[in-house]
Amino acid sequence: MQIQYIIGPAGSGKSTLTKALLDYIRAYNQSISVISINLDPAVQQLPYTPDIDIQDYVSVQEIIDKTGLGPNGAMIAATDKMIDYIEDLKYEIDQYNDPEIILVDTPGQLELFSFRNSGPMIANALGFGSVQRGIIFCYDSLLCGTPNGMISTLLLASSVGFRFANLPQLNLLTKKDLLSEEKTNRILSWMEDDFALLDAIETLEHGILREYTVALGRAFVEFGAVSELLPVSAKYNEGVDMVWGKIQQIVNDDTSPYY
Ligand SMILES: Nc1nc2c(ncn2[C@@H]2O[C@H](COP(=O)(O)OP(=O)(O)OP(=O)(O)O)[C@@H](O)[C@H]2O)c(=O)[nH]1
Ligand SMILES: [Mg+2]
Repeated sequence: MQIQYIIGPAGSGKSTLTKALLDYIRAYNQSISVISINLDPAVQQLPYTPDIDIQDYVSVQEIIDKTGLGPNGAMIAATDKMIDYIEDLKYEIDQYNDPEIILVDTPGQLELFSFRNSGPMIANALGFGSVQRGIIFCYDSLLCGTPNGMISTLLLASSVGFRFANLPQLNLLTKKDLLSEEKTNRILSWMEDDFALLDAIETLEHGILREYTVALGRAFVEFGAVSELLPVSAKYNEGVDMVWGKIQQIVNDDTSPYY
């Protein structure tokens, strides 16, 4: 069994990607059993029907109605409360008769899911026995068009890596249909060539921000976090086959935390 956690900033395309991957696996790999889990207790509409839904146990709206908390407080409460239902999630997974792949769609409030205890605890609890786990991190095209935006997203992606104890991490550039080919290639080159990112920072950023961004850029290069980005448009099903291919590799090669 393999569990992939789809993580990324708010609106980066996690749920759309979950749907695209589910559709792709079900259409082209019918011998592989795949199920989806929604771990977003606040989502009102999903583009797919999750097989297992945390909202059957925890709902932000219910917490708001019962406690009078505001949306942010209720989201924190809901995220922490998910921990109480780990055994229920495990039980539900068991009902699917050992699925080969589980895609886990995570909440938009990345910092709540990843930086509080619930995300890492759920990932640990579900990672029993020979279960393989990985993170699919969504780099939003709309946030990564400048070196500064790219470094900010790298900071988030690396923090998630720390919190999830360096699970293998597949990095995607989502919504590629919103970028020109030239811009896509430029962004990809920043992640394929250490010097390209540092060069771009030197050229495109200015003043103290440049100094700061260069220092962070160097740290990421040394840390090995600057790794291949796979461009994908989940909305138009472009590149989903490549994502699936990379996920498959995780089974065979989990020596590096970054793919
Ligand atoms: N053009 C384009 N839009 C996309 C793509 N993927 C997602 N979107 C749009 O981006 C918005 C957010 O997509 P979601 O899949 O809900 O993103 P998310 O990361 O699950 O959002 P939260 O769970 O709220 O954080 C929606 O309007 C999607 O239609 C894509 O590949 N191309
Ligand atoms: Mg979502």
